[in-house]
Amino acid sequence: MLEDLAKRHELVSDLFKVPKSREEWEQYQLTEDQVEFYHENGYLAGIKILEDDQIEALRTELSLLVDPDHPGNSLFYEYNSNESADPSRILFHALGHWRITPGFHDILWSPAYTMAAYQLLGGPVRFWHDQIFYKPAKDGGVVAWHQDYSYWTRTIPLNHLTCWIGLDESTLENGCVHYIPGSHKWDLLPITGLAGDMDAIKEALTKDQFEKLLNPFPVELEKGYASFHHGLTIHGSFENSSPRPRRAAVINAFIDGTRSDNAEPMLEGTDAIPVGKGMGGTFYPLLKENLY
Ligand SMILES: O=C(O)CCC(=O)C(=O)O
Repeated sequence: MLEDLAKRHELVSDLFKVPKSREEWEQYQLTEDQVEFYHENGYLAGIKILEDDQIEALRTELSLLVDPDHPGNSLFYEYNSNESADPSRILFHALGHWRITPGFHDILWSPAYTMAAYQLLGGPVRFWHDQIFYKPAKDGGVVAWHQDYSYWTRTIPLNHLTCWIGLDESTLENGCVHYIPGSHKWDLLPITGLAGDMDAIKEALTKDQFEKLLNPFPVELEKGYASFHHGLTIHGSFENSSPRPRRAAVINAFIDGTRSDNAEPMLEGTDAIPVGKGMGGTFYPLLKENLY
């Protein structure tokens, strides 16, 4: 078995560099307008995270990780590959790859990500978990409308942030993420499923909310660029009807001080965090403690 990179809370490769001075950090800093836009709308799009060589390295790692016989396979928290059974589902959705390959480990400390995350959360950034959403070419799978926090209520209170980073350009044709602007101000909605019926959430919405669902904002991005969203922002994505894959690396985080509300291990194969205790330890590293 491979080394579990979760034990390493620092860079393990040369792919990224952590700035050493305030000046070096400042190049990544969001403007006040961007932070305000996020708080108003529940998302912020168009933040560059990756250079081309970093994208190539991550694509190569991903091409190895999708092999069910990859030697690091037992370290995934979740691994949903669906080569045959149900063509309406996304082919590959996994959690935990930061434990397995150096690039997906080190991307958590990429300065453009940690700086933006610090500003949008309003304080120190603690890692929750990662995700890969890989839609193969001509894949019929959708990611149905949902709020991320509906899956995360075992961690409290809510101050959670998702960063979606494209390893390919994302377009309307290949199933880019769509947001419902302002939906982060709605109540927490029940889980209505991620696969299959795009509109399953409809049953939980008021008439007014449903009308807003009919006018989503599509986030089209160049490869290497990211969008950020709040834990309550409703989002989803349609099928990839293009002849190319649409691959994305997602980082989920919360503000430091977020506590466990669940006595069981939060993710498969991890240590339990007692109820009331701050999230931390091997699986939940602090990614950025101070602004500079
Ligand atoms: O990549 C997608 O299509 C869905 C992403 C998503 O649901 C998320 O980042 O929370």
